[in-house]
Amino acid sequence: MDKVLIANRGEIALRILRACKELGIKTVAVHSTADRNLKHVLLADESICIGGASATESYLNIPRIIAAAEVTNAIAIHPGYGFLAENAEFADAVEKSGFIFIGPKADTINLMGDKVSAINAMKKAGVPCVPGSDGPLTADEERNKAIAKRIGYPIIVKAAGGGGGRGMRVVRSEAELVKSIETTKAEAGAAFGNDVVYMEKFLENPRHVEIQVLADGQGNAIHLGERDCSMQRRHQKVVEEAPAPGISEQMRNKIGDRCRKACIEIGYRGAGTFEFLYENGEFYFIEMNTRIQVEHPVSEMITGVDLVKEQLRIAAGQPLSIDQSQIQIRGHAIECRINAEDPNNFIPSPGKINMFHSPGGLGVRWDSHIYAGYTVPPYYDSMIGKLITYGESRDEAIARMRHALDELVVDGIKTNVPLQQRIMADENFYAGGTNIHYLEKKLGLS
Ligand code: MV4
Repeated sequence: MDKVLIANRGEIALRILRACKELGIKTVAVHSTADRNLKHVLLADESICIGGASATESYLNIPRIIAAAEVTNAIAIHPGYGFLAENAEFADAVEKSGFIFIGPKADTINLMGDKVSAINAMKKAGVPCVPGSDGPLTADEERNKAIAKRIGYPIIVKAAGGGGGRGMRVVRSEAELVKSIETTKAEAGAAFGNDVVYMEKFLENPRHVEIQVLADGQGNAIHLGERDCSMQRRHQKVVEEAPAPGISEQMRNKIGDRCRKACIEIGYRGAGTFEFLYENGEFYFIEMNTRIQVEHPVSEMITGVDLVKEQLRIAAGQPLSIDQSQIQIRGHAIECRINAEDPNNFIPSPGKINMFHSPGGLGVRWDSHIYAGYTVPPYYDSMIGKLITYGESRDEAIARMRHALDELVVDGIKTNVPLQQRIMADENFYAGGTNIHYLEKKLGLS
């Protein structure tokens, strides 16, 4: 695999470029008219402008991306995260055009994109799921009431085509049930073109804990432990860490092994993440992500495995270079997402960065494409970098994060660094194990 086209932008495009350079793979950057000065565009072997600033004209433009791969003779396409990363039509178009899609098969993306089929597949493979309807709800009101009664209120109605917090509604009593199903169904049909809905027990105060996996599609799969991503606001993760506080090695091995075996059973290929809700010592599968994720660095730090390099090796047809016995969890890693936004009201703050100074030192990693003089465009996600610290203990990782945040200087635009400093000084964060509602409550938003 001698040339990879990077179908993304920002920090992840740079992360992929670095992995390619390390493996001696040539790189093609594709970019919008607003992204001519992105760091990875300037560092790539070849760069091609594929369209206008809006993502629909460029990073979501399938024919343009494939045309760019054709004219540059790329072998494979890495989708990164967001944009087309979990678009089965894109994966299919890439393969039908004779290129390698760096990710799972289009069929697997479809299987996981439909939350009902994803849950069925995982249940069959022995992954613990939330008690639920075990399939789509029908128009039979009495049947729906019986299902809810069996599960026990509160329940949550979710759209099969949703995910990531879109298309769901909590129902606390039978009186609201019929209406809530109807409304969720109508909203889902309009939003996703798929009005299938299903039901689950609503967990009131869970943590979001996810398992990282790698599989080669040749019968081998490994898990790389878990990440805790509970520190979030409006379904946007703010801080992630690995391992998750309070998860014993025995629990990790048990749930990790279920995920590993599920990967083998469904013929999974590439990097993937099993998302769980974790409450009262139990894991409940909710969704699977079929891409590399923003927070992948914390798993890299505690395992020493370069996940993006592994993605490239798997896509080249190589079997996994490591087996489960070679994976050791060591130390603790924390990631703070750094966004160009007002720390008080979360309004995006694009613009020119005047002065920039990156933090450093032992156990400090800065994954970012920004530089002094770079202008953050207003058209895309506001994340401008990820600050990751590692320590032998969680305390050491936190101490390093506190100082690294103090060292970081991004002048000219507003950033959420002050918010991250508040979180790193928070006594409940320090204690570990806060749930998915903690940050919004702390901020007085719920
Ligand atoms: C849930 C839940 C409680 N019970 N499912 C939101 C995002 C999507 N991935 C699933 N989500 C949830 N599903 C049951 N049965 C609570 C949430 C949820 C949530 C989950 C993970 C991270 C943040 C969240 C914020 C609000 C609600």
